[in-house]
Amino acid sequence: MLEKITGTFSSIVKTLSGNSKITEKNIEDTVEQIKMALLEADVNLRVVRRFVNSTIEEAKGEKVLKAVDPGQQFVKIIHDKIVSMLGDKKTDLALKGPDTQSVILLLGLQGAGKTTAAHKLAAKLKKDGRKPLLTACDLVRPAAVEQLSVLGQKIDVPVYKEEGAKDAVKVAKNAIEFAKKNGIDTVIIDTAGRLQIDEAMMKELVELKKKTDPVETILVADSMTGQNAVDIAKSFDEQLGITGVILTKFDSDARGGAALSLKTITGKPILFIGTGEKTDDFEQFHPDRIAGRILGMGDIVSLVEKAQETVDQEAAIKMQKKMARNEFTLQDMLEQFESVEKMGSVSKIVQMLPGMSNFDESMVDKAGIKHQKAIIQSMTYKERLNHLIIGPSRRKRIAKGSGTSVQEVNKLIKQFEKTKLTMKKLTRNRGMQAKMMQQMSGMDLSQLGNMQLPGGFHF
Ligand SMILES: Nc1nc2c(ncn2[C@@H]2O[C@H](COP(=O)(O)OP(=O)(O)OP(=O)(O)O)[C@@H](O)[C@H]2O)c(=O)[nH]1
Ligand SMILES: [Mg+2]
Repeated sequence: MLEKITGTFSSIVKTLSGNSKITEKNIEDTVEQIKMALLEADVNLRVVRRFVNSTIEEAKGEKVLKAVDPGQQFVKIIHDKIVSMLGDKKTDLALKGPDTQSVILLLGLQGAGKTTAAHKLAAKLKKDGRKPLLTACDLVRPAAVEQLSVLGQKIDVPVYKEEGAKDAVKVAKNAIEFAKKNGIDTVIIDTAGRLQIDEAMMKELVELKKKTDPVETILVADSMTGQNAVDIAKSFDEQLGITGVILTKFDSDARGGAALSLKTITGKPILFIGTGEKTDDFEQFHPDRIAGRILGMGDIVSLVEKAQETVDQEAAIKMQKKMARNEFTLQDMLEQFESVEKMGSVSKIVQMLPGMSNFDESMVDKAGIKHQKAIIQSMTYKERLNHLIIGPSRRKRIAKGSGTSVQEVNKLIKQFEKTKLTMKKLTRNRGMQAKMMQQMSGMDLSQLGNMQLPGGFHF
């Protein structure tokens, strides 16, 4: 995700931050460097020009040259300009209250990721407490209806479809009726894509929009296509009127040209980004957070949110109480391993940390977690609740049962005892608990260096 542009920008920021003196020449050289980086990232020329002019003007003002920490001041200006390029503020969907049906129309070219985005959005809205309905209005591609059905089933969201239907507008209208009758508040419509914008598609979309009166008409565009995505957005907006964009395949986009140009060129906000093929690989677009990532400052807020989403809050509180009473058992440790596994691709989360954008999944010791889980799973429930009864012969049995060695079993029990002891000492410090969660995830912590994060969260 944005590896290329992040690499260039972080090194610029590093150099600047260390500079106690900034001259006009420094400013010009740096802006030139940034200009090249933006052009290489396929950012629209008009956007680049605007950035260059306004940054030079602002940086050469009194604020930077006479500041106590001119390097930091300059970095702040660059940061703010990038935030503004990305669209300033996050934009929420304009959904109506739960008593009326809000229609969200998704459109875009073939393979852009409409159907995938439809189900990701449905899952997100469901998590937010809404009642979504997916509507299969791609009647062009033969397997499209089936694809949406499968995805809807996966996330337990109803899918409205009509066998053998030919008229997308009719299906959409019937879906809204169905929603009204069944207490559904949000109707997400998946439409057919074409290789290029053509008349037949536009005609159908214009009609669909007219008849369904959507609160959001969202273009789904592939971020990897760079300026092409921006051109498509412009064209759709002119012919149909869009309210925003979902940028997909952001995970594979090293450059970020589309994200950095869209708002300035089209005036329409980026609402969400798709960051992978799975349901949860979907984030609301926060310009300030993305700017932080691009400048190599990390995205702590998203990191914490993601962790909060995946860790069961109630279970966490229960665990905390247990720790406080020194009741932490091997069974609890097993549950913690499981919750860490549930967090899915840890690498995606770690990538949001400052300076960790190059972290990849191979650095996470998944096999290690599996082994440790197997050891605890080979214990009886009684043993899990009281590790003191696990003598040599039990250890031998557990090693055999888990396909590991007695040494490994010893190691795990030792680690458990150590954790229990540390937990007892530190139960009042939330930050330290988070650290322990990380340690138990089997991550190779040496990779993380000496990072200090807010709230005493220290690797
Ligand atoms: N890596 C990655 N892949 C994605 C993302 N979004 C979609 N894809 C993949 O892109 C391919 C096309 O996605 P679809 O959702 O079927 O695209 P579509 O726009 O509905 O395509 P048509 O219905 O044929 O017009 C699939 O293989 C998806 O898994 C994303 O954010 N990241
Ligand atoms: Mg589709």
